[in-house]
Amino acid sequence: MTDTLFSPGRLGAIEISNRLVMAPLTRNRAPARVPTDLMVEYYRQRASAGLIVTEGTQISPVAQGYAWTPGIYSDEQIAGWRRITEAVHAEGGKIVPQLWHVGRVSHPTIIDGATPLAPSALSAAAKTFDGTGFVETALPRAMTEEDIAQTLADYAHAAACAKEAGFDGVEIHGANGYLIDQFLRDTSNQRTDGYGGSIANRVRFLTEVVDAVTGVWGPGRVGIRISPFSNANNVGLDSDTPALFSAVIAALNARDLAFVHMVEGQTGGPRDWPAGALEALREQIAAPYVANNGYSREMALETVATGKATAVAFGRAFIANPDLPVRLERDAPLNPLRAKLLYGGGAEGYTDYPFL
Ligand code: 8OZ
Repeated sequence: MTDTLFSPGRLGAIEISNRLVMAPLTRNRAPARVPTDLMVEYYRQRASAGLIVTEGTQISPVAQGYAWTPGIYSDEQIAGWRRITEAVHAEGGKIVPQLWHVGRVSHPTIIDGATPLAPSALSAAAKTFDGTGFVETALPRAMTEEDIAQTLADYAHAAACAKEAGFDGVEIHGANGYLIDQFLRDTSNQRTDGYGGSIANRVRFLTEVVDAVTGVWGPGRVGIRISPFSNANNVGLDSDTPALFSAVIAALNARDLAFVHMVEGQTGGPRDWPAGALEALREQIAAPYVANNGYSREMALETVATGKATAVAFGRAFIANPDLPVRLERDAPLNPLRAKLLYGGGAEGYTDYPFL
């Protein structure tokens, strides 16, 4: 039987009812960093996705980079997420949180006066939102070996909190110029210890995070998102993207992951990469592959039918269409996105998009 976008399948140990993944989407609707009733409704509405990856969810207080994003490290947050996982499961859906550490993409006003952490004391020179407006990201502090050990413990703690909250697994945010990506690239990592310099050293933090999280979840329940060709958050392209990300994929292939989720091209932007480079990386991936970025219905159908990906993640289309799977299956029209209502605010532009 040929796989289609609408046939059941598996991402590692996670059984999915179709191949449509709701991509992680920052919405800034958790003013107290705790999931709200409105978030329960938002995710419940989208439970017909084969898998929901939640919005980026900080693993600790210092891991936060924007105002009003939720965390997954306190009892109150676990209780809030539990209401979301129960609502999604009651509708027959599957859901994993995206475990997020922003590294240098932050500012003291967002993290209770702390200095952001990064592999090296290099400014992102990017923008973040502190609750009043957009501010320049602050100069981070280079992480000590103790900071790294604490951060790995924070990943393990967040992974355990996710288990307690009833999730089906977790996705590690390794993309878009945040902490793990900052360790990978020679643009943002200028360390001279065992976490910097050679590609093997720069990949080490990522593998230690994966091992910390799989130590909690076991095989087939941990996915990871990467964005080799993206310059998100001004991180800069590595001087040898193919070699770096081949090493990343080799390290991931040595671990029993649920999936590898790749942003193809510029995050939320053009699908541009050097000829053949994406295919060369994708072919090396042993785990189920989740493709993402700017897919049309036709591209998604073709990508799954030809076995190039196990599933396809849609972001903005899932924001505007809570029932995206049935719309794509029937080739029904899609609601347009109201982009001004993406970040912050309430139900408007969040839970008020109509079903078919
Ligand atoms: C949009 C706004 C803020 C954060 C990412 C978590 O790019 C994000 C993000 C996206 O991965």
